[in-house]
Amino acid sequence: MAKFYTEPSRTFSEYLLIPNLTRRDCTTERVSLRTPIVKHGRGEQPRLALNIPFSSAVMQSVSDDVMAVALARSGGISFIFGSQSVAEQARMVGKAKAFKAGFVVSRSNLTPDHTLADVRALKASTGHSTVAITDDGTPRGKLLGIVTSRDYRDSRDPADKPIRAFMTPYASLVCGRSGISLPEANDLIWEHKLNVLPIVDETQRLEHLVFRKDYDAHKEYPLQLLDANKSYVVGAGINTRDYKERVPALVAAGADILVIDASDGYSEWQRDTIEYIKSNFDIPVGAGNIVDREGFRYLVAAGADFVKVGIGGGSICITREQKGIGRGQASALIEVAEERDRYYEETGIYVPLCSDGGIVHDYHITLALAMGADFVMMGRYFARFDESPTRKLKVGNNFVKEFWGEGSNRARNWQRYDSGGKENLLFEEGVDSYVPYAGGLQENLDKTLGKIKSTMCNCGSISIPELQREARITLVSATSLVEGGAHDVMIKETGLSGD
Ligand code: RVP
Repeated sequence: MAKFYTEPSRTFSEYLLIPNLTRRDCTTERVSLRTPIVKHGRGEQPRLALNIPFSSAVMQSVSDDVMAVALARSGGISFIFGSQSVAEQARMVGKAKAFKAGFVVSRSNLTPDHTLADVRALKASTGHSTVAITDDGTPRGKLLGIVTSRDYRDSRDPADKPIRAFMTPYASLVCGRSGISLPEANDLIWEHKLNVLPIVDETQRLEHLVFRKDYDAHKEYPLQLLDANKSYVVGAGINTRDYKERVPALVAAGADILVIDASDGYSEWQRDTIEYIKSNFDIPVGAGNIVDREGFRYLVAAGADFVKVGIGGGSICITREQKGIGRGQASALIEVAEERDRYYEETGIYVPLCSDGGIVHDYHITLALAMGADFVMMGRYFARFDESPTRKLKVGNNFVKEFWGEGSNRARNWQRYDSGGKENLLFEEGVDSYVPYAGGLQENLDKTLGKIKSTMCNCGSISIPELQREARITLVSATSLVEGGAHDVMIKETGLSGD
């Protein structure tokens, strides 16, 4: 006879946190949201940790190289979507890794034979007043000089004056050498009162420019997540079919961590994929998704570095209604976190959990952490921002962004193009939708993080492990849910007569 779970499975909205004593020293400024993302032994530092417990979903409509840079700059991680060709995904990973905070690839470049008219035209089209002068006019050419607005008189100098006649030549420039760190570059900028510092290699080839004005911007991202080479930390999604081709390319492109992306991860294919990666590469890999203790144990035994929890809770996901599999996200997480803790007791190895999908309100993130997640993965949340890869459209009077599931025909079409029509879909597991446009990532993150920290203080916790240990969580009845929002009042709308 089939096994029955008689307790209904529950989701985040059915729970609330009960405040603990807030000590005087428990302030939002002191809250640390640093959290491990890969397994580690008792007392050991994890090889990779996030500064905020956020990851963006492995989805075409969410995580490309632009999102990866933006989120790593804020302290989280993106897993660049794998539902694209191996070459294109590796290119995105490479691009995000090549983006150096504060180090920019020169975007305005000319040769010494160009003229002042060319400088003016370039400035008018790009808005940049600093032009790198290289032997071939490319951003990676041999650096021969720099032109800024201080090098010419706009009203008096003739338009056909060649650049070689007025540029600041290489011999008069202060330059940094490849490999210089951002603080060192900034020291040179201050010491020599520069506006821009070119970085060149030993053959005088231009690599980057560091601008004085970016120094302050750099300081705005104190939580940015960097690797040992000062590049942003970048993750990538993989599947259980083409991993022998995809993983080597992603590793070569510089990916820091991988995750196997599947709606049901309790499978021998995931075990095979993990085994292949572990025996050929030194890169952490997360696996999932699972919703129970058995799935957790299976993936951990296979060697997963973190485990992703959640089936069917995603905002665009129709797996539950199409296939009848899944579990309420809170119940799944609570059970898996219990098992994770038991595993830790038994082995001394801590396996981080990612709660994936179904975050509707900001407080759901705090609940997920309190229930034992080490970080969350979100699709809808990030899809709303400027940094997501999809179009921003106006629908009626509102701006929206496009957002589609990985199980939708729209996402899966790439495979038809890519693999000659082998992967036609029998049925969809995701929908194609819009989400309300919400602006830039950083401003939205600031608000969400503010709420999480404030709630953590209510719960008397200034770190995620403390919250996981100390939180008191209660189920709420359907009736008390009604009281959760404004109730029994008439909400004021603007534009009412007499307002
Ligand atoms: P949400 O944050 O609620 O938008 O959920 C995002 C998650 O939904 C993803 O990380 C993934 O696990 C799941 N997903 C993505 N596509 C689909 C689908 O088409 N069914 N589901």
